[in-house]
Amino acid sequence: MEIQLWRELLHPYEQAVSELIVKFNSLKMEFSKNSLYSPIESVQGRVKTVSSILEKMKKKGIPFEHLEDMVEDIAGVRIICQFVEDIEKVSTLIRMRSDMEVLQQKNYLENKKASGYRSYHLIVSYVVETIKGPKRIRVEIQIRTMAMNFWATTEHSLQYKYKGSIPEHVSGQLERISDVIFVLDNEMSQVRSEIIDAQIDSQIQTGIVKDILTCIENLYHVASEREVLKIQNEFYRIFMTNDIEELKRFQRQLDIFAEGYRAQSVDSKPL
Ligand code: 0O2
Repeated sequence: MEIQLWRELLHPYEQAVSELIVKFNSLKMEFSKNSLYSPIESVQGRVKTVSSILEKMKKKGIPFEHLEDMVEDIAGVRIICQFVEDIEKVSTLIRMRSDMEVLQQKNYLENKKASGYRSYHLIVSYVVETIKGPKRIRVEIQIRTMAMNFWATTEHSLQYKYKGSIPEHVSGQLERISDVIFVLDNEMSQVRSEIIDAQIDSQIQTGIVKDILTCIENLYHVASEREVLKIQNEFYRIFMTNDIEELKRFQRQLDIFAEGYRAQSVDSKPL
């Protein structure tokens, strides 16, 4: 196939990956804006390289005319989670969406691969709008924990180094590390709620501080300098106490005070 044709073929896949990264990051942001724990830690994406597509076609005996329906991971999005439990939550979020349809799932969490690979894959059908009209394509979404991702990334590099045939002693080691990672993920699950509480508290505190600072900044334009300096010093004092309830009270009082000057923080919301 001519290079130009590869470019044309891959363009909708590039578009899909870009769009989906934005969409999943936007979900993450929505959780955060509502002071909720996000099951999505981070999102990555890539379009398979031409050489990797050709290799897969050769390995699986796929003819060119079936390239798009048989190579399911030309477009790949990876969603990284903190905890194993989050994987199911992300999968549910995806299944609820109206802009993609789940065609297939591959559960390598319950049935890890012989290599030790663990991850949860969904093949979805997704429509991209092109200059020739809508085009329905397949995207592979890999959902895994940070620990699983660490393993997979390292193993992938070794596959590359050993050109697909990792020596037995190294593959044995990788299998053992995969078991350690399984234990690590389970142990992390046991402290999940404590970690989530801490993260939400820190998220709330960051939001409050941001609102307070915006409000003080606005007040500088309308209130007397002496008054604003007093408020600022009071804020520093409360901040240093690490008392989030006190900080919330201060924010409410500041809002009432700023209301008189119409100088509230634009982002401020009742907590
Ligand atoms: P790349 O470079 O990421 O694009 P198979 O028939 O088992 O060979 P299939 O049918 O393509 O694989 O589907 P599968 O098993 O869901 O694999 C799709 C992708 O999952 C792979 O794409 C990898 O990204 C990842 N994956 C699957 N197995 C392993 C593994 O043992 N180790 C690592 N590190 N990743 C794996 P590609 O095309 O292999 O690679």
